Amino acid sequence: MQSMSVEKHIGHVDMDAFFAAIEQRDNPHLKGKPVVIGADPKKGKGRGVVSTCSYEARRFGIHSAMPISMAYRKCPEAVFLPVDGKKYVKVSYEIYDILYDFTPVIEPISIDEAFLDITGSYRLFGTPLKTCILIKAKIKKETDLTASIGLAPTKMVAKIASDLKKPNGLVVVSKDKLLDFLWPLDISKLWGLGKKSESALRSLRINTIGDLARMNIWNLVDIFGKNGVHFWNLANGVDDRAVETETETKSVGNETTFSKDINNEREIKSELMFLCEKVSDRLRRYGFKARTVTLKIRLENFKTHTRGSTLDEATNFTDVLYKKIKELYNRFDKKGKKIRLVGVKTSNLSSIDSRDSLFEEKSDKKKEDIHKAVDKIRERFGDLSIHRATSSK
Ligand code: TTP
Ligand code: MG
Repeated sequence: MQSMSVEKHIGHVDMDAFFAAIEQRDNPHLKGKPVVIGADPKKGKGRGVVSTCSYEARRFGIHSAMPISMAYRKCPEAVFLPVDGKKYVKVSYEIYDILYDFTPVIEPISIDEAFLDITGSYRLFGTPLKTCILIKAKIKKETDLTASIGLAPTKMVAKIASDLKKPNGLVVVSKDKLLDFLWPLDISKLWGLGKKSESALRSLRINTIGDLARMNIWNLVDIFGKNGVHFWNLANGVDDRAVETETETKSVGNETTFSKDINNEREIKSELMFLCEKVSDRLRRYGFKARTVTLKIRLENFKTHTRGSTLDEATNFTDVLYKKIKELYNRFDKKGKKIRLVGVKTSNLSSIDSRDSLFEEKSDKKKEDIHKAVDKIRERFGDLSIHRATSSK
């Protein structure tokens, strides 16, 4: 029943104890302690629930969605903190920003969880395993947080795998080990199987995914209708669901909110240069060129402005993007106001045609080589090691 298509490499990334880990990072005295994020416990009289808690708190039996009063009873000495949604969303953006450095094929699932199709990332980062190691390392380096990753040929198995060695886990399931991995697992791990179906199966002494896989498919159809076929397929490792990006990639962009509103021209331009580098880097990784460039500016009064321009020829070169962005910026009238946020977006994308690059002018070829070299150095020494003179980061 295995399909003949190319083997897929799907990663499932899930941050560890996300809200609690951010608080522990920002308040080092909380490290190693039970920390519970959620409603106010009011000394055990509080209503509301636990959002999440640190792994230290989990040892006391506390978990997400538990009444906060119960969490208080289980561990009154834990540190209870309210949910700081704004802060966690900001970190979530940073995480997604890192993930998009590796592939555009991302299915966001939640604030701290996503599927990545890294089948095509081979040629950029090495094996899928190496890509996952790099993703984990980059998240750690740039956010000082840990993620757990599952890598497998199907979405369901990648998701199960990411949960298996939390925190800071990395579990790889290869295609030839898929059934060895899947069959000993409890049937509750199977996607889409409700509580009722689960107890119906248990009454037939079907307790593991392997038990289910070995059932006669027609018996399953008798019990579950066409869902029976679906469950049987999943139990046999057949799961063709693709990683679904929100839309096909129509634009590639990046933006920065300054830590405080600024009007220093040099700093603003340096940030724009940095963003152009980042965007052109991604265009090249994804194999795109862009013809439309858009500058976004949010002023201190929160009013947001965009200014766009179309290039004569599609590009993925930093200096071409920056030249255009600088022009747009110089023409923009800030009315003496400070700047809160700047962004660079490219759209009107076309994929790089390999024949095209054969006939490109030498100067362009040379530029491409320089870019490739810079990319290589960045890969080896990290993203911050090489930037042009005007870029401060
Ligand atoms: P999860 O990824 O489910 O949990 P987690 O990251 O805290 O821990 P784990 O290491 O097991 O992945 O959810 C991500 C965040 O979403 C979590 O930090 C808090 C929030 N959340 C809630 O607010 N309510 C909930 O019921 C759950 C499950 C999560
Ligand atoms: Mg998580």
